[in-house]
Amino acid sequence: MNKRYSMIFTIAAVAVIGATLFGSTYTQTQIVGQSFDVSKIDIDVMDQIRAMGGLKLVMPKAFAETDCGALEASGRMVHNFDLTGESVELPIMGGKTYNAMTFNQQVPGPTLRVTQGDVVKMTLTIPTDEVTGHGNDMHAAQISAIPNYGAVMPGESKTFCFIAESAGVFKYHCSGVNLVGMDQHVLSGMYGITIVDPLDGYKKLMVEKTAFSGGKVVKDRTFLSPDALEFQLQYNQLYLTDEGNYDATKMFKHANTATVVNGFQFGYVPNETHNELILGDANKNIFVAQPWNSADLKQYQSQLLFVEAGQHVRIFIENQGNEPVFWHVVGEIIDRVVQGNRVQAAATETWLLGGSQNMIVDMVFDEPGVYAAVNHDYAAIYTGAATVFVVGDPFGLNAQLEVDPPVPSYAYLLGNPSDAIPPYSSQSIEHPKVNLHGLYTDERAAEIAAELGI
Ligand SMILES: [Cu+2]
Repeated sequence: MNKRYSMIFTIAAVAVIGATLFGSTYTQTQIVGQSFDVSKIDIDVMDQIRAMGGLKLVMPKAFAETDCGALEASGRMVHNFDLTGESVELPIMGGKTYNAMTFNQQVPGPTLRVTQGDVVKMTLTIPTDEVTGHGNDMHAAQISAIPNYGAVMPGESKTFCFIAESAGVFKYHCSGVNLVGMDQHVLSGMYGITIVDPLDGYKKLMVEKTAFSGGKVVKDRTFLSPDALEFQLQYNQLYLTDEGNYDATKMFKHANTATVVNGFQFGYVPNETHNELILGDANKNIFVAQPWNSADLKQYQSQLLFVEAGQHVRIFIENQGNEPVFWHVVGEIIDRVVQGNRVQAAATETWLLGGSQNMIVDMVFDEPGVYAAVNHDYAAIYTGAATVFVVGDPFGLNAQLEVDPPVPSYAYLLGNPSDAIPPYSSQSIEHPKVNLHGLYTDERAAEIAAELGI
């Protein structure tokens, strides 16, 4: 690239980035003119842009279907996905609160579940009394960021539509006010996932063991139905001042103050009821960190994840944060890792997710017992990324509580937490019982309890 062209490229790039960052606008013709009419280009172009009052983007008519008309009339299944951007106070470990930013007063935001090829009609509304504008960048979409992910200001509402073409897990997140403050908004809670189920469904799970047969060790393969007991786990960090405000200095240094799973540090560990059942004493903790111990904490009381031994478990995992996730289960091997409906790994001990990366984990817990899913970064484990699965009846509660007939997991007795359960598909095994649990405001908790009938 010669010097002159390289300068033109740089100017165009700066102009586009500037327009995106500062919410100004640019016209298609102006950009075309700058790029191709070399004789008219000079380095005063930024001054000209300033004199025009910014750059204005005029979307070509070819992209008009993102305004929903054509897609809604296409005959495809249409899913309305309505989000509200709201700043609220939410609890953090240690009995304190922080200034959270949310979609629908919950962290993470609601999970959207669709089938590959369906249309999503996303509407973001910002209440008039909200302190700032917000936007929504949906990674399941393949549409122009401008204008779709642009700012929606207080008192405004914006809708865009797209076809969920690719199967898998995809984050969505606030895009700030045209990218300004995006880091603060996402790291304060404005994120969630879309699950796009494959058009032809999930596949059977093959698990390979060995058997001793005819005097020798042989392979013993089991194929499990694609129907699975499902969970969702979203990893992120909090960067906070002592007063519970977002601290950008800590973010730039990657010095997080907390590691959160579905918004909580240690949100899925034992609570006082489990202490009582297992040790006979509510005040004797059975886990090293039980920050959400008491029933008085309502929707914030920690819960455990209960599954059956030998059951097909499918976990939708997204790294929403700023740090890598080395996803590992203490005591188990991940039977299968799927990304974008393609198998990436089988029988692997740990799988790495970079920022804004996802996977679907299929696994079978072989033996009754206690297993911790961790981010195998020691800093993350000790600041909150330890999630406890209890498999089968390792504590003999069936006998102790005289459960008749005996149940294959404590999910039947104690339930699983609502925020760890994605919406069901036709290949979901229904959780036997669901408890209200989540980083929800009281208002949102009441709505979710009503929806779930709990
Ligand atoms: Cu926002």
